[in-house]
Amino acid sequence: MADTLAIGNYSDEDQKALQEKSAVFIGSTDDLDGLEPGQREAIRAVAFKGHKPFGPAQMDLLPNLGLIANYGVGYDAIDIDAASARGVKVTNTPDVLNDDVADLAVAMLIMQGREMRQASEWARSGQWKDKGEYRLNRKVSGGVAGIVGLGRIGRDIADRLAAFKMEIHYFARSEKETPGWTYHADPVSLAKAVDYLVVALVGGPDTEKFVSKEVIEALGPRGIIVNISRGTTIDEAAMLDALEQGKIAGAALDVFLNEPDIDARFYDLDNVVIQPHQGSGTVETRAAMGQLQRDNVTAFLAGKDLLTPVN
Ligand code: 8YV
Repeated sequence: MADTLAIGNYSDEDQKALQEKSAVFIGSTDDLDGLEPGQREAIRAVAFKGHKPFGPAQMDLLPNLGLIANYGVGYDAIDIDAASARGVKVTNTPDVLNDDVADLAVAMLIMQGREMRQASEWARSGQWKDKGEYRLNRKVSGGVAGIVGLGRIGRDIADRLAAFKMEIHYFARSEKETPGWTYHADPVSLAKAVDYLVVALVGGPDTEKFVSKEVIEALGPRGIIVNISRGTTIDEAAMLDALEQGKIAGAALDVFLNEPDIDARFYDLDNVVIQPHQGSGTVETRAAMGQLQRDNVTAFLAGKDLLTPVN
């Protein structure tokens, strides 16, 4: 019987590679109890993709589970304490996606600042031809950017923005060695100092609503929020209020609460760039993520060291 269970929607290539490992497939953790008890008992490794909770209740349905190999750098859907308590190892897919996520963050920031969505619509709808030039917007290069969370992805974003001659400020748990960037121990002080607030925190309960109403309002009426982390890291209701009331200039968001059924208030806002959580969504990067996930499964089943352990 199969010792590997694949949870989630995989690309054809990933599916084929997992099939070669004789994996059993289910769509989400909700489908676990649809498996026969014998099938569940045989599972030693799970290749996990998705954002539905993988907690104690799900783990207890797999009594011989030893590994959850997450497809993604963020593993906030997995209860790490519950996994550790059961002797279950967890791995993720760090680094291979940094470039794509950082590229998207910068692209969204420029898209929002230069009103590229509205300007494109101006041309497509014939208004350029009929009414003339699109209105002037705002210069992005040389602005002041604040990165919330200077981990691997945050740093790659900051490096890119520095190449746009931006002054870089950041918040992190501790001051880092950086090339002349300004550290803020307090996110409100960071928000006050910058025009662009780019959120690159890890998800999970520790960072819930870290970008609070106070932080959002400290950003001020020229402020633009960019989020490529998780919807949970921002007080989303407070951000929506601020966007509707013009307390901040705009937002560019790849992540939301309750994806993909996001708050309908977003759809009515002209000052928001919306992306469908596609930060790592390129053929190249998703292939690398799938490979790293499977390499962790292979290492575990062979009793070797895991490549990218979390716990
Ligand atoms: C998802 C992500 O893993 O890596 C992460 O943390 O958010 C994404 O790359 C991807 O959407 C697959 O679920």
